[in-house]
Amino acid sequence: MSEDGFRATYGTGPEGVWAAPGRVNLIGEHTDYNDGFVMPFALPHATVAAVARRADGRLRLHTGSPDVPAGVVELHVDELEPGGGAGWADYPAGVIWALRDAGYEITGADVHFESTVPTGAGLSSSAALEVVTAVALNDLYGLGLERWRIARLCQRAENVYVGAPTGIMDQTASACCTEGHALWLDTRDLSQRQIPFDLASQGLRLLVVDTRVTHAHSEGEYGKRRAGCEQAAALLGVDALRDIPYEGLGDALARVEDPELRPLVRHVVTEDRRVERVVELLETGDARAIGPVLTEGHASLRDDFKVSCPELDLVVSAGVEAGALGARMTGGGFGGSAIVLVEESAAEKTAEAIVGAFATAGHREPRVFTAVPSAGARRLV
Ligand code: GAF
Repeated sequence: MSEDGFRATYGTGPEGVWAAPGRVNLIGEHTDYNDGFVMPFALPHATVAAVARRADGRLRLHTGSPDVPAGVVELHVDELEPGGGAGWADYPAGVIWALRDAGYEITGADVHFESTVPTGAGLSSSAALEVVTAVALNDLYGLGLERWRIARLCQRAENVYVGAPTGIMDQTASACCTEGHALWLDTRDLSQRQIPFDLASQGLRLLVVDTRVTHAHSEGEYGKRRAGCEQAAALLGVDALRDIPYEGLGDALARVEDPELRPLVRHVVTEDRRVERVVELLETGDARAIGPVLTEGHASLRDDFKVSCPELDLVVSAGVEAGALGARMTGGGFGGSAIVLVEESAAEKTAEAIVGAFATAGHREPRVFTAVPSAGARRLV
C-alpha cells in the first residue's frame, strides 16, 4: 500500500493518495504533434502517489519501483532547472518546475510513488508519473486546474524539463480518460469526446503484447520524425500536416519532392482518416470492422513512418495469421507494445500463437494481457 510506503519512507502519514493510469492508443499514431487526431484509452495499470505538502521548499521523491535505485531523491523547488539530471525523478520534478514556471505557488512536497505501469513498454509510464504528481498538487494546493490544462503542463515538463519532444496524447489520456471509453481527442484545441468502447459485451477482446524491446523516444528517431513532419508542413504552406485534407493527399504528395518526407505526409494524413473511420465504426456498433483499419495503420507505421521493429511486426503478422481481426503497434514504436483485436473465443489461441512465433524467432518471451478501458487520474484517499 502506498500509504504504508509513505510512512516507512518519511515517518508520518500522507495527506492523500492519487492514481493516474498508463494508456493504450487504439488508433492515431504520430499524429499528436501534427495537430491531428488520437484515440487512446486508459489501462487499469496506474501510478499511485501518496503525497504531503511541505512549507520549506524541499522536495523529496521516493519510489517503490524495483527498477530504479533505492533511496529518496532530495531537491529544492527553487533550484529546479530544465535538464534535470535526476533520472526517473525528473518527471515529477519537471511537473513542479512547470507549475511554478506558470506562476503557481508550490512550496515543497514529500511523495512516495508505486506503479503497476510497465516501464519502457510504450504504455505511458512517464505520463502516469507526471499526471499523478500534477493532480495531487492541484488538489492539495487548491490550484483549480482543469484536466486539459494539467495535461498541457505535464507535456511542458516532459518537453522542456526532461527534454523529450513528445506530443500531448499520453498526458491527456492519463488525465482525461474514463472507464469503458476510448478518448477521441483533437490535439489542436484539445476538444474531446468519450467514445463507448466496451469490447467484452460484443464478444471481443483487445490483447496488449509487450515485446519487452525497450523503446527510448528521447534518443533521436522520434525527434527526427517530428522534425520531418514540421519540415513537410512548412513546404506545403500549412501550420501542421493535419491541415492537409485526405482528399488533397494526392496533390500534396506531388508537391513534396523529398523521398524521406513524402511517406511521412502520407502516414499522417491517412492516419487521421483512420481515426475518423474507427470512430464511425464504433459509433455504429461495428467494433469487429475496426480490425482491418488497425492492421492498415500498422503497415503505414512500418512502411511509411518507419517506427516499427521486427518484434512488433511479428506480433501483427502472427496475430493476424492466427485469426485476429486486426493488430498494430501502439505508442511511439521502436519497441514497446502492440495491440491485437480478437474474438473472445480465439484470445487464448492467438496469444499462444504469438508467444510461439517469438520463441521460434529466438526473441525474448513477450508479456500478453487483456486491455480493459479504465478510469483516468483520480484521488483514491
Ligand atoms: C509517444 C509520445 F509520447 C506521444 O505524444 C505520441 O506522439 C506517440 O508516441 C505516438 O503516437 O507515446
